[in-house]
Amino acid sequence: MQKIAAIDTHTGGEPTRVVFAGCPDLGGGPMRERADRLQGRGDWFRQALIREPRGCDWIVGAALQTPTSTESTAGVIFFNNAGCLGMCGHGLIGVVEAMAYRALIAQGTHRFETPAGMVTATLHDNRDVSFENVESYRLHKDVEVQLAGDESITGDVAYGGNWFFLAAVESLAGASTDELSGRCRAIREALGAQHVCGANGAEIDHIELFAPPTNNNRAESRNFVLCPGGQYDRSPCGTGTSAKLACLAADGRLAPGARWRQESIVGSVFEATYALSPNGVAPTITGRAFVTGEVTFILDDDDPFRFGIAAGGR
Ligand code: PYC
Repeated sequence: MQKIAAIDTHTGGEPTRVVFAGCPDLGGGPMRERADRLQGRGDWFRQALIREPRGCDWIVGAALQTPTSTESTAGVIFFNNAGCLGMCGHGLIGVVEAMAYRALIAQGTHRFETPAGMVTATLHDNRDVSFENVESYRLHKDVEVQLAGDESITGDVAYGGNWFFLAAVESLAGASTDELSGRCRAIREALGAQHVCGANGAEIDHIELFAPPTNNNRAESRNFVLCPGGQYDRSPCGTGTSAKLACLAADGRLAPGARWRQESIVGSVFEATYALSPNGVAPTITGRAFVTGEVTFILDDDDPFRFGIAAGGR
C-alpha cells in the first residue's frame, strides 16, 4: 500500500493537486531532468493522481521537489492527463496557496525551480499571488493554418513556459466548450500536419482563442485555452496569458508596466503586466487560489485501479 499526501486547490476554477509526500524518488538535478524521470519510471504516480477514480482529466498535478539551490523555496514538476508541463501558471498560484495553508511559507517572495526555468512568486497580504514567469516571446506572427474545406485561421506562435498558437475569433459567446474544444483540436492537428512548430521543433500543444470580454470583469479580453490532453483551462491560463503579453508587446499594443486583465471562459480573471527582457518579455501574472481539500490518497496493492482507469477503460 502506498500513501500520497496532497492539497487540492483551484485557481480561477482550474484545479491543482499539490503533492507534498509520496512522489517517487526522481533523483537530483534540474527539474527538466526530473520531469523526464517522472514521465518515464514514475508515470504510475501521474496516472494514479490524474486518472479516475482519484482524479479527472482537467486536474493539473504539482509534485514538490527538494530544490537544487538553497536560495529556492522548492522545485515543482507539473503534470496533467497527457504528461508533464514545462510550467503552469495557475498551478504555481495553487502551489503557493497550498504551501501558505500548510504554513510552509509566509507573505513575501519565493523562488521556484520549474522544468521551464526559475519562476519567482510573491504571496501578498490579501492572499493574491503574483508570479514573474520565465521569459516569454513571440516566434511567428500571422501564421495561416489550413483547416478542413476552404477554411483557414491565422494566428501567432508564442512561448510563455509552454508553446501556444494564439488566434483571435469574433466571439466566444454562444459556442459550447465542446464546440470550442473541437475547433482547437482541429487547429492543433492542422499545425502538426503543416509542420508549424515552436523553437527547435517543439510541438505547439496549447491552442488559445481570444475574443472581446463578455461580462463585467473590466477585462480586456476573454480566452479559451485547450491544453495538451484535450481539456480546456478553466482559468485564464498563466502561461497562455504570458504568451499573449509577448504578442501584445511585439505588436506595440501594450506598453511595459501597463495592465492587461485576461478573462477565462468561466469568467475568472488574471491581471498581467510585463517588463522588457533581452529576447521578449518578463510577464508578471496575478491571481488567487483557494484550498478545496486536504487528502491522503491510498494506492492499495489489491486495487486493480490503483493506477487509474486508462483511456478506453483499461
Ligand atoms: O495556467 O499556465 C497555466 C496552465 C497551463 C495548463 C493549464 N493551466
